[in-house]
Amino acid sequence: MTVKKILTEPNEILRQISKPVEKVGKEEQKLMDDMLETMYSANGIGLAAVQIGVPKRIIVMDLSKDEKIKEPRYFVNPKIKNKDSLKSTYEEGCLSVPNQFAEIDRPKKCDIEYLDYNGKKKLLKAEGLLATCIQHEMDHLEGILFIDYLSKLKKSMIIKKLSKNKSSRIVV
Ligand code: GNR
Ligand code: NI
Repeated sequence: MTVKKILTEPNEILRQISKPVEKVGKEEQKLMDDMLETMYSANGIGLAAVQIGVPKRIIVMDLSKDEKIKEPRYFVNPKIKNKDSLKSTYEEGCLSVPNQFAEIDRPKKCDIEYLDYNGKKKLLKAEGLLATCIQHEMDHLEGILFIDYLSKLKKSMIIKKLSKNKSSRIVV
């Protein structure tokens, strides 16, 4: 397993629409292993393949609170089957938008159909942080970042800050 570099905004690749996976094979499993390793090393709870520069519809996640007990989850070609009209608010962050946080409203519950690590079809009823996180990750597959939900002013301030940090290679 290899820790890959996580792309950060502004970056055109993050705005690409990820392509469906045709078959969950060795190559995809290796990608999922690398994604998980990369996510753990960055202390994230989720990661989409496009964040390491691979625009495929693959997500990894681990919401376990105890670092010693790993609970990796893998989602290939996830589709939202049903979503709650009731919203919940969560303070979101993103490894591709370093050190920025904002409260985002999303459906409180959703049902997700996906393929697992072995290519087996699964259905998951998600709520709470799991629902928030899977929707955040699925946005990545569409080239959407959480800052896209903020006002134009807030979003442009964040992008300006990130661009500045990038050019001076300072990470605040
Ligand atoms: O590590 C992460 N934490 C987080 C917190 C609230 C809502 C979503 C997330 S996902 C994020 C990792 C990430 O950027 N995944 O794309
Ligand atoms: Ni993210």
